[in-house]
Amino acid sequence: MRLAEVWKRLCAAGSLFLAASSSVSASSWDLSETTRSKWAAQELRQDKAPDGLPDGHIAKASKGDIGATWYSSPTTRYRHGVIGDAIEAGRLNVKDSAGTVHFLDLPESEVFEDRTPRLADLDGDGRTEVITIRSSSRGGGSVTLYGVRYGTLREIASTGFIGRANRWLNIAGIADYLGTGSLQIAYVETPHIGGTLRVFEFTGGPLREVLSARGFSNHAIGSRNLGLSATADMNGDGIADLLVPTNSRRELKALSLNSGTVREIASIKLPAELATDIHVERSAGGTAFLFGLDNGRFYRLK
Ligand SMILES: [Ca+2]
Ligand SMILES: [Ca+2]
Repeated sequence: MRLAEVWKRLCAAGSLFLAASSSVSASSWDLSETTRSKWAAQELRQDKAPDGLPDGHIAKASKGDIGATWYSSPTTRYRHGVIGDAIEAGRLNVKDSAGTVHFLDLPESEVFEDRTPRLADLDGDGRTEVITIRSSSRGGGSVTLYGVRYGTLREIASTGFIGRANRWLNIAGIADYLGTGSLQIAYVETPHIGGTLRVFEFTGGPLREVLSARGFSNHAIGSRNLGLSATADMNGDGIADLLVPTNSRRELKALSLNSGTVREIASIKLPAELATDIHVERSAGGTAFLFGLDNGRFYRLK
């Protein structure tokens, strides 16, 4: 499948992690201070999820068989509390393209340890997948996919739980990092205690791990900010690359994944720890990344 087709599909699915339409040359990166006012207006204005988490929103898509998704049934039954508070979600909701709302309740031993689900047609079959972070009290986190099949919201595939209680993972991006025509999910497992970047591919069957690499972190424990990463073509080969912090979150690395291994395109040391989501700014002049550090200042990487 051509990149343009993948791009169109991502746009149609309303994915939060869009591949770049223009490349940025990571080999000549320049980090400069900026003001938040310059880029705060770009933040996605999302609707609050009904009966949802204090910080949960509705994800929407204009095409595909699912128009919206959100978490609800807030609960404190899962005593972990690493993403801003100890309130997690017990229910996943989707509104299908006909306007019918479907929901699915997790067992008491599990929660969605996440803020807002994501929508994308990962395998290109025209049916939208809902991409969630689902945790179990015994096994920790997983990436679990749901979809509407035969009129019912049901689980489609899962990475499986990490295997230990209170181990979490944070999704870093959804794009065709491999250049194969499907969309892959990149996430960092255990970002607080030394993280491992993992990339999984969904082509209709089970989720399949295609690569992993140690040494990355896209979340600070206790923070509500889950978007400490970005997706753009950073080496000009037309294939999406991933920008993600190293374990200290004081360095960003641009990674090309399309060879099936992690290849570093560029890296840049930061004057303090990355603290905010990374916003991607696209203009005729190229792509820039905007973010805040824990020194209270805001920066522009271009
Ligand atoms: Ca699909
Ligand atoms: Ca690339």
